[in-house]
Amino acid sequence: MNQCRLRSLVRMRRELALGLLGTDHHILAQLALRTVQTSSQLCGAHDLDSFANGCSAAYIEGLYSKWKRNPKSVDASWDELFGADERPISKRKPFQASLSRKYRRAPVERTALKARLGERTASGGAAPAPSAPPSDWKNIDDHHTIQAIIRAYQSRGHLAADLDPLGIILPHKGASVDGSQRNAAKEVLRQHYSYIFGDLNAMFKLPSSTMIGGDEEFLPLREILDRLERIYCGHIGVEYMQMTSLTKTTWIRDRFEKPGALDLSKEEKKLILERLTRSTGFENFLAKKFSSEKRFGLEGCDIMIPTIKEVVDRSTDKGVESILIGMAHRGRLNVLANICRKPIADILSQFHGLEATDSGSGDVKYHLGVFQERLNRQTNRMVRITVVANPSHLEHVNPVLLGKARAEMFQRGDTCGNKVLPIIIHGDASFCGQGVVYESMHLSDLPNYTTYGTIHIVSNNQVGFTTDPRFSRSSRYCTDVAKVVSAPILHVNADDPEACIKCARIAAEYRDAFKKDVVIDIVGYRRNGHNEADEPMFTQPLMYQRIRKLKTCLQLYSEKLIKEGVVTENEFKALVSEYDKICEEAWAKSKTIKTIRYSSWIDSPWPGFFEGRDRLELCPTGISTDTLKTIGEIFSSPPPPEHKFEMHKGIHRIMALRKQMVQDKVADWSLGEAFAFGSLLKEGIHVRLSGQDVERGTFSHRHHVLHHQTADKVVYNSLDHLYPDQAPYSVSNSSLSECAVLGFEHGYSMASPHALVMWEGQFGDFCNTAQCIIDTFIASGETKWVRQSGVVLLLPHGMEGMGPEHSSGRMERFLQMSDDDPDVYPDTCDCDFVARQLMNINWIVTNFSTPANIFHGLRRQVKMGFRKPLINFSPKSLLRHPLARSPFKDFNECSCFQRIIPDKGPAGKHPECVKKVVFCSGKVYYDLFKERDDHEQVETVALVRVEQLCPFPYDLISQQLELYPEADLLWAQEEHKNMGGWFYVQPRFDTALLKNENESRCVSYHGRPPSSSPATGNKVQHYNEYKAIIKSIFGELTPENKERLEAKIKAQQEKAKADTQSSSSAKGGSSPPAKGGSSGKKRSGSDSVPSPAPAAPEAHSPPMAKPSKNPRSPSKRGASPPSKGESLSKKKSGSDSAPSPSPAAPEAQSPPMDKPSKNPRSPSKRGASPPSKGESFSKKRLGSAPAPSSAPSPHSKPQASRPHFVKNKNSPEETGSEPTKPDL
Ligand SMILES: Cc1ncc(C[n+]2csc(CCOP(=O)(O)OP(=O)(O)O)c2C)c(N)n1
Ligand SMILES: [Mg+2]
Repeated sequence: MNQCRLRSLVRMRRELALGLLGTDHHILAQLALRTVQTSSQLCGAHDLDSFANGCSAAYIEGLYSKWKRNPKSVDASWDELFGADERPISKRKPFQASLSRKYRRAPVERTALKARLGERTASGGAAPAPSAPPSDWKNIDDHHTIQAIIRAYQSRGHLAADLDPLGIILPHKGASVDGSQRNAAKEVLRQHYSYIFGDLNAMFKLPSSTMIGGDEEFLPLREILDRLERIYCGHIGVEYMQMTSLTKTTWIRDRFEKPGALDLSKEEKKLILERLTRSTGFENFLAKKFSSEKRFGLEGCDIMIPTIKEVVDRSTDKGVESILIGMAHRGRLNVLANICRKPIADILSQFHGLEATDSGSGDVKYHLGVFQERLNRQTNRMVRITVVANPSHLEHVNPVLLGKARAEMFQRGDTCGNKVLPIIIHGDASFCGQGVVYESMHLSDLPNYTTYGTIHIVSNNQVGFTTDPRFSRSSRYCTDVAKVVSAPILHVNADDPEACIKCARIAAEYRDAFKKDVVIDIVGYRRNGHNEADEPMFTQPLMYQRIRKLKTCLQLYSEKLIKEGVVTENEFKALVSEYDKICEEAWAKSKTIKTIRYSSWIDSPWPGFFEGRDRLELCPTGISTDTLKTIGEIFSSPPPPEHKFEMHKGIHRIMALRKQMVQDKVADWSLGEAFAFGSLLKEGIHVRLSGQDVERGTFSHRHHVLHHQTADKVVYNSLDHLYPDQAPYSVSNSSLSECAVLGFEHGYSMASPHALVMWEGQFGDFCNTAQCIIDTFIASGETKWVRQSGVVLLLPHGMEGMGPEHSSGRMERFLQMSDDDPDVYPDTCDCDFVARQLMNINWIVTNFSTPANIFHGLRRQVKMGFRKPLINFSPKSLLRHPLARSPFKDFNECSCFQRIIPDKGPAGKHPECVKKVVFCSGKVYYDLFKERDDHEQVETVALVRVEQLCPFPYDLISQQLELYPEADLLWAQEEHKNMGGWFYVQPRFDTALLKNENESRCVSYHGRPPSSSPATGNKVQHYNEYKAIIKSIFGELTPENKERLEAKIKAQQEKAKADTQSSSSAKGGSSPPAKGGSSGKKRSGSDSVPSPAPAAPEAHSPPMAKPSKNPRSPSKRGASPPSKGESLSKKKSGSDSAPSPSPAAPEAQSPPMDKPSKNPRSPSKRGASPPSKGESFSKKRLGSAPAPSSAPSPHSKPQASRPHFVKNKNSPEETGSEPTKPDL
């Protein structure tokens, strides 16, 4: 048979089943359905859906072959169907079932049927005896209609379910509070059959797409409808037909449809009552004792506690050992008391306003975390329950919780979520309103982020603060967001405890079976205002009139169970008073508590980490040469031959470059990173790097995950194959989310101190969309919740002419949130000063300029005796900058992290000759380094890099200030004045200067003027701004400077020409590479990174930097010159700065500055434009001489008031000395 035709039949049948076809297609679809189903029934297939998978196709194929041989050998309907294609259209007949007329039912009046249904419902009593199974059950029309009805209930029954205790559900704009919409939905379900059937007692064979019959194959229509009503339109509304997996859909369907599947025993009902008593009792008790205190009670959704408890029971029974809960304010205290079993006295003590005995700022009681290990009495198993502390910002705890859960799974070796279960409790308004919910849900099935299913529970009180759902969402349900991950959604009426428990049970089992997300939407109400002091009648008068008349769920359920004889009234009263007594005793105990400890509310304790450890101990971060060699060797080699791994040609070239560097014992940025990661992995520290495109690196420098060029999904990650007993390395491209992914990594870092967890922004400013996580978790988490995290943020940063949105990692924001006092000079004589300073700050902010420093900085993260977030502004062009290299000696055991890198050239060696000290940070150093050379000021200008901005390295800065007592002090930055590091360092420089009573200098600003935009999008303007900064620091190029530069460029061009000629003659005439290669061009496949700064001065050119060794293909790269006005950090000549493989970093080699520079820039392009408005100017305080270029900047900050400081006990001589121990 024509496959297309078969497929179209299947498709039509499916569409019909899914209710997608409009009425125009109805007849056609019926035909398809009939055809398909008949074949299915005849061939005995039980699952019609299996037809769609092809099982019954064989049957139809058979029929078709038979028909081909003899059209009369098959039923007339098949004849009609098969023949249709081959008959001229004019001769095609509409389909008619071949069954005789007597088997067809006459349609009945809709009203008559309705009347009969009404009778049945009203009487509720015995229905007339069903008639015997009709001999005409093959009446496929009727049977297919029955199937359509069943399918309608399965798909849309939830729309007519009785979910709302208030009877006002359905958030449409025209929704009224009379529940009429629900009735309308019911009509839609019934209309299918009201047209067709007259006899409610008629027997029907049940299709295999339903389990409502259980073991019964036939049921009377009345019973079918009854069962469907009860299952789909009762207190549970199951939304599951949207799921894409047939297996899961069938699983859910069976769980709800099987008769008796949801029955609860008497004991189970008693347990629900007991738990509901506690849940309600807890809120009642708090209301009684603290009537005006905010507690965000659960009243109206009290069943949430027994629901969670059921999930806990079921899951622990299945083997879960650790449950992590993320939730907001509503019902949180109740969860702590009744789910975690945090002593009630401790909870009550939070209401007493007690002083804390430990440091930190604490948090309000309904945000605190909890970590409890306890016995689950139902399953007799130990379970650890954690409620993760969260900020006020709703839903932002979700990714944090997921990350923590994932990390716990990793630690436990739980590779498929059998032992760890995340539960997230949502509010209805926030679940549909907050984007982070969607972002987090999208992590649910990603290999490196999955938590193997999260159970979501919505405490849906049908209001958010004062806003009705009809004004807060456009979706029908607040849970619609979960459909994106094809999760089943179980809506349930909060006033039906048994229904809620059934949903909890099914949800736990579903998660256990499929390890996928599932949602329970508990539809209740909020008995009080948003908080207990709020008046809800201001805004929801009708709703609250109704609420006031409602009995509590506990009242309703206790009455029900008393009526059923499950408990007596006295037993129930005893339950209530027993719990009240527990609360009273806890209350009495709470009054004896005089202080609180923030640390007793910690959600992520690290047992064994702090005990017996000297937190201030400085651990070295350098590694052995052997380790460097091993890592370097493997990292620069292709996968071992046995992998038969076909690498990209470009990767071969990169490997060759790396190999060369390893041979020359010098490292670029990617090697520096690899040394850090690899050495930690060797030491058993798990390393995880996540973010958009981190596997290759946004700027194509990393290439940790290699892709087989001819085999799909075959990758190789050499850092995961360094040592046989190393820790696992996880590097993972993430979903395109900052908020959820950063939250996730932060959560991951909370789970254990023995891991280096990093998130890298694609461009630093994308951290904007993770600001909430940064502010409320990373910056302040330790202070609020006594919880440490060593998470690392790598934020590419730097003004490279790439426009406003790709230039800044918004360093200023991080610095502003740093909590060190700018006016206090710390006790730098303290022998633990460095470690103490780190320990006392909320996070560390760095702007590394060398591969060695990123290496030490990252290793320091896990070598400290405590954990701190590290915010590092990573470079872009420096990733390949020829000067941004570090010799191997800067990684070995004698090396350490450099908080500042002083000038080690002529200026640093002869400080007495220095007229200016330029402090700077990050990439701008390399620009200044080159400009200083061009301006021939290497002896008179010292460049000092501040690598660690926060905490401010007062001790080392003071040493520098004292080293150059006569010099002007400058701060140079490429960022705008209201951005970058200036506003942070300025008051701290002042504090450092004012420590010395004889000091009269201050630091002047040299950078871009203030701006609302982080950078210009205009390259000419960018360049002019740059020139202005340079001019303000070094002045104009003198005629001698220009002459020297011109001569140098000429020499360079000649040399390049000579090289070109010799190389082309050597190659038999093929065109030669431009000197220096072509890295300034956009790298293929990489996001555009500006070329590195100009080539290194000759003094830095190492032996292997010869162009002939550059393995890059010149024909493909670097052919066209950069456009006019391109950033100074770009090369201006055709020799578009390939990273010359390994010049040592300037600070390491202190080059002789009198050698001619390799700078190929044309002097004609320089110094032409006048300084821009915000050109920076030296600013002297207290009478010191002005810097060369200038008048005071209109933007300079007024002189700071004299700060107070702790006097440094060091003598000036001492402060000038080299540090004697590793600089942590
Ligand atoms: C991101 C964010 N926006 C706004 C708020 C202020 N706020 C606190 S609770 C609340 C209403 C939340 O409604 P819902 O999610 O339905 O939870 P409920 O309080 O009803 O349990 C609002 C708007 C907040 N805490 N976080
Ligand atoms: Mg709400």
